[in-house]
Parts: sequence; C-alpha cells; structure tokens
Amino acid sequence: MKRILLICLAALWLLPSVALAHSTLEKAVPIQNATVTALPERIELTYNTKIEKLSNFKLMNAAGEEIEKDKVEVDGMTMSAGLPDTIPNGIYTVKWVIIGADGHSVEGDYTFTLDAPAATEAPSPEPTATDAVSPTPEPSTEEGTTTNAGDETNSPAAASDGTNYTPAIIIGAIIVAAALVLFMRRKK
Ligand SMILES: [Cu+2]
Repeated sequence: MKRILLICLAALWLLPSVALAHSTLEKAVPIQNATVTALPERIELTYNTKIEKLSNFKLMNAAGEEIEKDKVEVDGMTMSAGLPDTIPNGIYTVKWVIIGADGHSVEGDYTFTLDAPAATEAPSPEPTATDAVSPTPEPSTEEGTTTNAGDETNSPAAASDGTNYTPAIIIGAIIVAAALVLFMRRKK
C-alpha cells in the first residue's frame, strides 16, 4: 500500500515536469504582441529545446490569408524564414507547429502588428499627384492615340484615295489649262 502511494505521489510529482518537458516558444522576432514600425528581414522563433527539422510556421494576415515567405530553416533551437520586402500594415499571426525535443508535436501562435509610417502611406499620395498632373497631358495623348488609331485605320485608305484623286485632278486641271492656253494662242 505504501509503495503504491509512493508511486502515485512520484507520478503526481513527475507529471508537471513531463508537461514542462514539452518544447515551448521562448523568444520571437518580431516579439509576441509587439507593434513594429518596420518588418524584420526574417521571422525567427527560438524554443527552449532543440526542435526537429519538420518544424514549421506560417505567417497569416488579419483575413487569414497566408503571406508568402521563404522556406523555413530549422537550426537547433531556432527556426526562421525570410520575409517579403513589403507587406501592408496590419495585424499578423505567426502560427507555428514544432516537433519538440521529446518528439511531441506542439503548436501555438502569436500576433504582432505592423505599423510602418511613411513607407506604405507615401506611395498612395504619389499616384493621386500624378493623377492630378496626368489629366492635362492625357487628353492630348488620348487625342494623339485616337487620331493615330484613326490614321492607322482610315488614313491609309484616305491617303491612297487622296493620292489617287488629287494628282489626277491637278494633272487634269493642268491639261485643261494648257489646252486652253494652246487654244487661245491658236485663236490669236
Ligand atoms: Cu512533450
């Protein structure tokens, strides 16, 4: 009886340490729940133990869409992946699944907020500025393109018509004028 009790006590005493033996996320870049003004080059997750190569993570935006990033590299207690140069401001979730040192699969997630000041806001006024500038050249270029388009479809025919008729009319007029001059001269 005493033995069983001891084993039970030992088991109870051991249970929390077994639970603690699961690998857990210890350090993250960007930091959990942080608001960052610039995106780091890589997301880097460091655990309290070595993690297996199958460990992986995803970066999701607020809409739950996965953000494309480089392949996850696992190195000892850390896994990381390079990020795209720019992603829009917003709340992002890092969803990770690891195979810990004890062979157990552990998953978790955390969020961080990207709030880059000028980098993402500057491009939006610029297009409106160019929009304000472009309307004045645009009509002229539009006219240019429409007349060009018209030339391409109409003027070859019109030009060939013109070159067919006008010289003929001019030549005809010259012939008539010459004939008139000759006729007048003969009459004299
Ligand atoms: Cu475990």
